[in-house]
Amino acid sequence: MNKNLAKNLASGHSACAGCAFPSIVRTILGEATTPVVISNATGCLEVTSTIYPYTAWKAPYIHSAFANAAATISGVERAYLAMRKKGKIEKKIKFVAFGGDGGTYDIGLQALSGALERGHNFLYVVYDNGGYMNTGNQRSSATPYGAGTETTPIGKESFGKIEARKNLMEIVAAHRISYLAQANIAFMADLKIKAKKALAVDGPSFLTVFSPCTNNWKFPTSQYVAIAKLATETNFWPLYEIENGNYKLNWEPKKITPVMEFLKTQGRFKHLFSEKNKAILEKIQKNVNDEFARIASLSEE
Ligand SMILES: Cc1ncc(C[n+]2csc(CCOP(=O)(O)OP(=O)(O)O)c2C)c(N)n1
Ligand code: SF4
Ligand SMILES: [Mg+2]
Repeated sequence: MNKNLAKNLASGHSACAGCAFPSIVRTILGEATTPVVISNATGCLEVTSTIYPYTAWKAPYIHSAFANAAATISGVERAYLAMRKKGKIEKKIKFVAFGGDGGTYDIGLQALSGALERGHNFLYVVYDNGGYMNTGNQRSSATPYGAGTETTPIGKESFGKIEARKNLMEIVAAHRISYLAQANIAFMADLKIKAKKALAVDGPSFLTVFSPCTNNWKFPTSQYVAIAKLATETNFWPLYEIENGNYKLNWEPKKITPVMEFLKTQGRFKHLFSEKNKAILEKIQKNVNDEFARIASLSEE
């Protein structure tokens, strides 16, 4: 790890104690071997790191709107190429965009797709906390089936979100970029390897990283790593990568833990443990099993 680059995000930001994304950002940027320029969509990461007149960023950083972190970084990368051509800049720079799941799966998807298709030299990182956390926990298309949020409230008639998560890895894979991966801060060695590979690509690359939210998932601040670990141990969040079209599962549990062990650690799933929601729990387990089997079989091909 390059300690100086890891320090691109300084302490003194105002993310909640027990929030995962500061460690995610530092771990990924710590693997950079060149200076970085960062764009960041509106969301918790941006809001907590850039409270005027302060900033926690020690690298060049642009706050873009909620929708366009990928479009912003595309423009910066093209300006850099033009400056290089004119001999105004010589050093190698890597361009990195960070977005939340709302800013990526939902409103920023078009900007991301365009930037991937145009082939800019950038790494896009989505820290996925499964909802619009900065605005108070509304659902996004990354919110898991059955989760309670402000816009998928729990009640007599409702068990939370009724739709399954969007499969963003498959959408990004369809752009045929050379490297994309799903990672987890609780598996730091794996995250570092993936960050290194993604940053080394001369073109677009993509990482989606599991990012527990103590505030809206409703768990104690000391638990984010333990909960992140359970997400992968239960196959809820498999670790895998797609390199030049080849799928590879990076970690497989020796003994599979039922998904309810992960769900029961968080208040957003508490209602699922009532008798009337038994079928919902069974459906979640089936979805997890099916998706893991799909990735495993693609990895064997
Ligand atoms: C066009 C637009 N609509 C809505 C908002 C309000 N808004 C700011 S951040 C945010 C949610 C961000 O969610 P996500 O990208 O998942 O990041 P998180 O807050 O969870 O880190 C919303 C809805 C906005 N800034 N711009
Ligand atoms: S609300 Fe959630 S995502 Fe936002 S800073 Fe707090 S813990 Fe992190
Ligand atoms: Mg979010």
